[in-house]
Amino acid sequence: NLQIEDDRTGLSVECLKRAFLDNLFYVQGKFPKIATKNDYYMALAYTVRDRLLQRWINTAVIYTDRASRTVSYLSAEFLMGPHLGNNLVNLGIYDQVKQAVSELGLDLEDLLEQEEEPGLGNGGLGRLAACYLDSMATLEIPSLGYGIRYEFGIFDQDIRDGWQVEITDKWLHCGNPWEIARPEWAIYVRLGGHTEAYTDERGRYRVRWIPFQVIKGVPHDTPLLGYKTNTANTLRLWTAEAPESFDFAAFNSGDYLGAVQEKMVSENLSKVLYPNDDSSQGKRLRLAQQIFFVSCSLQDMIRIVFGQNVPLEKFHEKFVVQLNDTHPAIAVAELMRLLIDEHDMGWDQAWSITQKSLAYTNHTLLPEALERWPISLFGELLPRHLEIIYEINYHFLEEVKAKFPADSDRLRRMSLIDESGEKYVRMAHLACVGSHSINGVAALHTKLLQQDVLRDFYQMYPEKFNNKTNGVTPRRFIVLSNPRLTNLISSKIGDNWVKNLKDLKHLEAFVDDPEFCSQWRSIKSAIKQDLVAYIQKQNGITVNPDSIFDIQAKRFHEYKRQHLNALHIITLYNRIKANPDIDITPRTFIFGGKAAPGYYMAKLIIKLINSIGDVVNNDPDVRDRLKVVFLKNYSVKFAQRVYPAADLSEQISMAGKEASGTGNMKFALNGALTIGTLDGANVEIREEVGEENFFIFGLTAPEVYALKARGYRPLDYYHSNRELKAVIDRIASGHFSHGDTKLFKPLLDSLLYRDEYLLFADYQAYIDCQDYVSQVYRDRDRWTRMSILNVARMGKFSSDRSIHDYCQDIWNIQSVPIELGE
Ligand code: 26V
Repeated sequence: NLQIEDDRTGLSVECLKRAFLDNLFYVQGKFPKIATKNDYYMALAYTVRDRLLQRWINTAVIYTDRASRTVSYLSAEFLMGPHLGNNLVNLGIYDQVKQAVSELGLDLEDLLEQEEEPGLGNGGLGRLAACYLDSMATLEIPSLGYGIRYEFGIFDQDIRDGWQVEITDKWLHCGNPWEIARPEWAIYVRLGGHTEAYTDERGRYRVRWIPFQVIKGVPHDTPLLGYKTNTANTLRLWTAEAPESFDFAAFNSGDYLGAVQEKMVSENLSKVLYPNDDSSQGKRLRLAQQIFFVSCSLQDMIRIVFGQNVPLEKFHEKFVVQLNDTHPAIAVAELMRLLIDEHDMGWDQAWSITQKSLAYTNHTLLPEALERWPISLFGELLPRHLEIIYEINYHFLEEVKAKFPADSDRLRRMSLIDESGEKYVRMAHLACVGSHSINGVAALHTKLLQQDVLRDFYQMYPEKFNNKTNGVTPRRFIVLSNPRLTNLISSKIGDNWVKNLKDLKHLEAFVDDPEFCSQWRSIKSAIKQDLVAYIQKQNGITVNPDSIFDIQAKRFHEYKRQHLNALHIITLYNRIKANPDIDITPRTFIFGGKAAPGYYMAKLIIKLINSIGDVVNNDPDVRDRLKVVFLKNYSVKFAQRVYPAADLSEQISMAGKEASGTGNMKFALNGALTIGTLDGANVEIREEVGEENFFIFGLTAPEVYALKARGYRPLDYYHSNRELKAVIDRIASGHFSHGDTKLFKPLLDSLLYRDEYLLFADYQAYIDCQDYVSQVYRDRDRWTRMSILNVARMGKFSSDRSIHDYCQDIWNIQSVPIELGE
């Protein structure tokens, strides 16, 4: 019996082939003889997008008809990674498509490589947002991700003479097949100017805001399909444009260039992602970006509320708005402004709706990363919001006085305005006061927020605080990135674990099966071989595939202590130089990560690592026992290649500084063992996998505080530890810098005289632990067993679990399954 499949929806190999050639012809305007790789990639992307659209539209129709309660995830960053492969996995058509393109003489892996990833984030915070969108779609939770469509995402990193060089990321230069622009749903945002008070027709006090500038926000929508569901949610990113009518005056007076200039100023707003992850340095454009995407998003939600005939008084029943750090915290004042000034609501009702709608996630314990805006800058750009914040502050401080009478120091500490010197708006305080929920991202982090960073707020509103330990999506970070391990696992326990990661525990039954262990080991080995080939090609370095692949991949930051890792490398190097025949377990040290362009010390650490590599990799005494590799331009695409190849995952931040970490989870999920401090989610990973399967070292967070309180003296460690002194002296001698003794002096001085992140205090514990790692690695059966148990016990760290907990404890939201009707 004959079956006809639709060219836009059919999933058979035959149909996919036909649709692919059709798109090549009708969308790309090419035929095979003259098509480039990019043409083929685009044709395939459109073929896959066609198959998403049916699900996307169905989802939208059902959400609209039922006016479903919806999560609105506000984030300045979404680090989505390449879409094509992920959509193939989630549609369940990876193998069919691979076959279809191969029958046309093409290689799927090759086409996947073509995709420029949207790098619209710095690191953990942006990637977490992306994992959460994947899990919300998979769990069939109605949700919208709202953010900025930066024209330039995180910079591309090149390494020249060992130094990081930044290159602009032109991710849109070949077009973006995954998005659909919706100019008909544009929204206008005001900036600058002044306010005027007036009395309305009912005799009420009102405020009018006369802006200096108006910006138009155009939404660009990307469908996000859940894993083997029909739910396709939306990522809605805003681009800034000049409103059409805005330059008329200038145009009519003949000032054409002036009019064009206005347009360029407006478009600047969504031009570039700020590449810092530690401080906002009071940049006007950054604050403008924040109000821009927050205002567009809130106005969009209000339009949706009206469109579904929900009264505005029930805004908080239709939407719950999660603030990803303080970058969107201006939402507190903006929602108040929209409800009061634009929609005539009274203060108390508006405040109740605002608090019930908003929830705040904190992502950092670094004091310098807590956002504050100088009052002068803030009032100039957002005069009305500043008035509203003063009023919120007035009511809030009255509340504090009532709860803690005669405690003026507490009022000063908690105020939304920092008045200790130049005045600032404290965005974390605004977020805490305006939200009904405040959460940290790992148990230890939440505890430290309560005891330290947000202590006063915890005492004021203990019921608002809760923990939501981070998670990662197993779809991208094992099914897509590690098909070999995925297949082995599924051959033993079926494939339910992809949606129920706790099911991985069934692997424990096979840990004594020699056949299974040997398969496990040969898969790791094959993946390492692939990385060896990549390193040979990229870096021209020949790596020993039997060595320990010891990997640290994350943003460069002093608190993350990549330089502690470097001290270990030099320690081993010194041992070899002192005794060239010493028996050392061979290691390959692999680094990946970017430094903020203005963060001098982080860039110097990158230079140090590359300089050590130049010496160690070429010293004949070392032979093939040690290699140091810096893989440039670390990204999501690249991360997917690196995690599966790791034997050892470096998670060595100073305890009390890493809020959670998520790379730690991705490595362990791919069978790497972790060497780490008791920081962030490491604590919980160790708890889950068992202490005997985790390499722990170093000071705990309380020990760090105690040591600092006693008075920490790094020089004492330098003078009393022979190996440590030799390492520092080796760097100082110019051994890694062609005799230049000045190059690394700023780094060495900072360690010897300050050592804010306690590298010297943790040095010996780290070296001892690494020696133990080397010893364990020699017992290959034991290592394999530990690796299997790590994977088997990672179930907790699925982002599905995190999202489930957000739904239960914060969002009060249920799933809405989507049937694929006509
Ligand atoms: C901070 C700032 C500060 C102002 C200037 C612009 C900017 C841009 C990004 C950030 C983000 C820093 C916070 C962050 O990425 N935190 C990381 O969040 C991860 C997800 O929760 C967590 O796993 C990491 O431990 C934490 O460092």
